[in-house]
Amino acid sequence: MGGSKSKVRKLNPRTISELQKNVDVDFTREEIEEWFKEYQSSLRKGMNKLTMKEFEEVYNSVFDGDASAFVQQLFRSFDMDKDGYLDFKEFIVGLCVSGSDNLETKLQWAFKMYDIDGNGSISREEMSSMLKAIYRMVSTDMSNSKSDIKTIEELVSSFFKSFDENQDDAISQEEFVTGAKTMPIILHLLQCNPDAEDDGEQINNFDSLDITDKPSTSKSKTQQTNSNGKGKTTSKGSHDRGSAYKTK
Ligand SMILES: [Ca+2]
Ligand SMILES: [Ca+2]
Repeated sequence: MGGSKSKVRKLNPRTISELQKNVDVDFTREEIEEWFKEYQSSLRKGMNKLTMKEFEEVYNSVFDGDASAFVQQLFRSFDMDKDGYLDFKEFIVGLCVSGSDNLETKLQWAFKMYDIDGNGSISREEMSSMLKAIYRMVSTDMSNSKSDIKTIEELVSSFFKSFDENQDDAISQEEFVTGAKTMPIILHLLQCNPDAEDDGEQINNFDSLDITDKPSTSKSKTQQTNSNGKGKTTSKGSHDRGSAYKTK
């Protein structure tokens, strides 16, 4: 015998409970089981952990552009023990954190995404290469790319101008949190959603990128957002969590 069925692996109930105890995981048991199936079906033959390659394939298959540069950073932010693989726990926690409703959680994750070399601050180059990576992933038509790249550079310099509080030409986590609350586009861009018919928030092209509502000069305005701690979570962001990863 030994048919092809032998491949189907079940998720240990204890693993599920453990995952649910994790503060960052707010999936139901059923959702976790479903993600486990998704995870298993993405694995390369004979492997029990996900490598960058499979991760990349999924994203490249759902986005029209080239997702590689973005996925490398996403993978890095998911790979907690930095061993170059995503085990199922890292995978689930990563999905939950990156799609979290909790603004603070999301901001921490976003900071990690932009801080590409992990040195604890974001340089202009890091912010701009992250945004370019997103641009390459979502964009099908590169004919506007010159003006779009210009928009990216403008966004970066406007962010640095407004939020690099101590003017050391690097964005600390604190500066980032203040900035991203005031200029939420910086968060939204990270959560681009390939399902075009899904509602509002995704960015399909950079024409829609509106950086005009930046807090041009006044610092006092910026501070206010800070004072009420949590801020408000933007709309109902979480429904699309991991949507890129859902292959069917
Ligand atoms: Ca790992
Ligand atoms: Ca850095």
